[in-house]
Amino acid sequence: MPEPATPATPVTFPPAFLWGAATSAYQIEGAVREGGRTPSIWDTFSHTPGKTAGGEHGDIAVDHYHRYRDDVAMMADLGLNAYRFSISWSRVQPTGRGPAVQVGLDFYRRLVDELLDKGIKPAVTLYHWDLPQELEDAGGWPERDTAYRFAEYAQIVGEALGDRVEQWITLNEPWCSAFLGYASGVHAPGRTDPAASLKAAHHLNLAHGLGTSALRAAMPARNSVALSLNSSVVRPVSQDPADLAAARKIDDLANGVFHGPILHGAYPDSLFAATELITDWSYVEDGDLRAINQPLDALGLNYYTPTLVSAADTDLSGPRADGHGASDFSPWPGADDVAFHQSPGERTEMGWSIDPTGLHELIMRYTREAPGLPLYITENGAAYDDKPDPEGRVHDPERISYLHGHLAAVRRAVSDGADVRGYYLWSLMDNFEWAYGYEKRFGAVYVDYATLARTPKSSALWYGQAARTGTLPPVPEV
Ligand code: IFM
Repeated sequence: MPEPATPATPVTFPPAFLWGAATSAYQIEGAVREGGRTPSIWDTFSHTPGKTAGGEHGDIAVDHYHRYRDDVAMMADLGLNAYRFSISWSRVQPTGRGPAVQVGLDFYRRLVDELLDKGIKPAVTLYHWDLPQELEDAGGWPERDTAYRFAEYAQIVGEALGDRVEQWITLNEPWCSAFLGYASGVHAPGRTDPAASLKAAHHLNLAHGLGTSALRAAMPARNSVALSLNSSVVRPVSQDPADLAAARKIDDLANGVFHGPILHGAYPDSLFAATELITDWSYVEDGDLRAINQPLDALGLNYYTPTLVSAADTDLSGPRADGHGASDFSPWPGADDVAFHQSPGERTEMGWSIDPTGLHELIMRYTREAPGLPLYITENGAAYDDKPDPEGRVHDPERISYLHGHLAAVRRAVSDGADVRGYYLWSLMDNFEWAYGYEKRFGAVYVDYATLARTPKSSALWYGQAARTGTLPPVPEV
């Protein structure tokens, strides 16, 4: 059931709630050859013919590297009180190892100063998919050493910014790094090796654990360390035992593979069983699970749409897709016996069904699974085919309705006992949407890609009013 679009009573949030927007380095910064930055896997991948829509890349992106002051001023004008951004590893440590480049760190120091000056709370993500290419050349995430390199990088950034940034996120959506990057190959580095993808998942977990310890050693104890998972809300098409088993398998491959070791110190046995023909997990060394299972200060949840599955031989008509882009290779190792289906209801421009109940379900799941751990919605939003009207204004009532529905679901979860402390809209502004290039616009702020001019869409103004008042404004007619 969708959340009601215009509830009779106003939807009001606790006074300390964070109203933020999120971005990531490669999607917005541009300036890929400035300040000693070297290529990341996304530079290489996007410049490889056939990998992104129209061969688009992040060379300029939306030029945030040069326009960050204006972008921060824009956030302040809108009324946001939080901003989540990621650090480009190859801007800070161009070869992925060794000493830091001060010019790279200085960019982020200036950005943080600017945010603090405007009363906007920064949240730093250390890794949002852009591994330095040199580390990929040395084996990438399937290689154990990459986790140690990440810990070194975490220490460098923690020492540089830990005095002024309180909120830290080690990894963003490690599922995408491991399985879209190394199994289906629709993301950088574009490898299609199921065994390597599971190894990558383990080393990402290890990187999170080692990185968490390194951050804690480098920063004041008051700072909060978390990670952001794109945990899937997996739903079976029926209560048939075969469909329920399919849903459990995808839950292991989407969620258990990360939250198992991170929150509970163990991989699910059923994950080992599902993947036994692909890998023997012998790269999980003694002590790894202890290193991964670090106490966290918070958990970030990224949510867009639920995942509908059945046993592969369930007889259903309608399109089959898991919403993760076209590839001949599956991002779900060991799950050839599972079929993915289009969830019912309206969809965004990504083809993702709109279902705020999934967000409520996700929040309540982690409220039960990690009792006492504060939660943040570190990404939520929608792509639409936004266009300026003749006066140059951009009306996006569908996005307002999407945001209203999902924020109301967050509020309902808070009423149901969940400790959700903030929400970061994805995304602050239109940007490079990975393999889709610039085709999909997720921004609350419209970017004219010819001039790079920014225009807040009506959703940005709506969201800003929510941020300033703590209450969701009414939803205009679509
Ligand atoms: O743009 C991405 C972001 O980088 C990670 N989470 C999902 C978003 C929309 O696809």
